[in-house]
Amino acid sequence: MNNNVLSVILAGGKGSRLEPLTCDRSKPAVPFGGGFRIIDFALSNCINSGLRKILVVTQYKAASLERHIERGWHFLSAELGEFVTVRPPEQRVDENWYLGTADALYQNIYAIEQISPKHVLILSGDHIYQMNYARFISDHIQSEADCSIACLPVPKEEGRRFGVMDVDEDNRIVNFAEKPDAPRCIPGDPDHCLASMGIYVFRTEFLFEQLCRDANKPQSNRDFGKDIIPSIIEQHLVRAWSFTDAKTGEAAYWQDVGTLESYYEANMDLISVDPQLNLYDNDWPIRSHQPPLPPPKFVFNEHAPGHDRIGHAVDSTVCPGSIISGGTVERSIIGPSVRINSYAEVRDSILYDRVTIGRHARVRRAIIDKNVFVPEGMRIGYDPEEDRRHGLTVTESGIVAVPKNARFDQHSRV
Ligand code: ADQ
Ligand code: ADP
Repeated sequence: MNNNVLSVILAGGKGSRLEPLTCDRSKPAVPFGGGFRIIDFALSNCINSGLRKILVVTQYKAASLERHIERGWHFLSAELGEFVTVRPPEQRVDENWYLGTADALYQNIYAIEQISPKHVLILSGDHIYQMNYARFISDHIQSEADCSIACLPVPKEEGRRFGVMDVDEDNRIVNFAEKPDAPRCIPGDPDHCLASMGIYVFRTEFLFEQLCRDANKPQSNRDFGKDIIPSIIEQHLVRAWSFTDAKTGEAAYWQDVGTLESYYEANMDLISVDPQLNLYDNDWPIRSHQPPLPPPKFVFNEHAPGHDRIGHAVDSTVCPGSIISGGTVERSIIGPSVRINSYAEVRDSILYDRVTIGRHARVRRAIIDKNVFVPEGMRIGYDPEEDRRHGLTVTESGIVAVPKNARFDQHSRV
């Protein structure tokens, strides 16, 4: 399969609703689950599926993403024709950046021709899931479809965020509406509709024809969901493939972590006792760049009274390089090289790399970006007004996001 299929990961999305986490980096580069970045899921799925020819199409604030891929994903063998190549807009075709997802492919037609795959798998770098693309591609090839779209049922009220489709008894897509105001439900299941995951596999020749046709339409948004897919379903064989768990046959876990709330919940799922996404599955490892850091360390503070003496973390993950010294961590994800000092408390939170929590500081329901110093005695996540006064983002449900490199002055102390 590897020789016939090229994977293209669309990684140019802004992710505005994840700000401040995306102020400096694109959404696929946002850290996830401690040591990972969101794009590691699509990349790992490719490698685990036996697909080792990968283009990553970038655009918005790509420096962080490029650096991550350079550091973590260059183990493939060029001699065997394997690669992960980053493709920013080259402005070869015209002066524009990528206008939409279809344009991102159109502007790379030349690069794809050089690789000459029979099929192109188009993925999003924004999603959290574990999927064997080989099952999807085999179905596409066996059915001789021009294009296949991976899909899964979503609650009807969420249908407005997705491309929603109707299929016939052979799984041929007979109707497709991009982000409809009134999503049509699955026949016999009024509570769900069938949503596109934004994951496509095309016969290469057919893809090129459609991209060129679309590029000549002045009114087109140059987008797969808005333009290409609705325009091909009538005259061509476009099939839906249901993404199910291979063991249970039930709809599989898949998250487009578009908002701070959904991002937070997807992270918290990882540390639940029975997570929907299992990072400890040796059959489907999620790879990433792993910096050379020592194991995490937990330190006993002999001067503190009672339970406060023990630096501990429960229902949590703690990354290498971190030291929990006489502080308490509960239900949290602690990134690399974090310091939690004595008498400090961190609960229900996500801390990125090199965060320091000073003595007696208390942090609750917070997402703290890289290289933040929380001074002694400060509280985050206890009073939304106080958090906003410090320039922090507080969501409707009270999750607090602290931007990268934040520093707080003496007045922050309580
Ligand atoms: P959206 O999620 O709205 O809908 P979009 O914003 O177009 O999709 O992003 C899709 C992917 O392309 C993301 O990975 C994003 O990072 C990337 N991307 C966006 N614009 C880009 C550009 N100009 N250049 C390069 N990359 C870019 C789509 C489909 C829906 C489907 C949902 C599923 O249109 O039909 O239901 O995905 O999440
Ligand atoms: P992350 O926080 O996601 O790990 P990085 O620290 O790798 O991100 O880099 C992202 C930030 O660094 C952005 O602000 C980016 O503009 C800046 N940056 C990255 N590379 C360079 C560079 N070569 N020169 C200047 N600034 C850079």
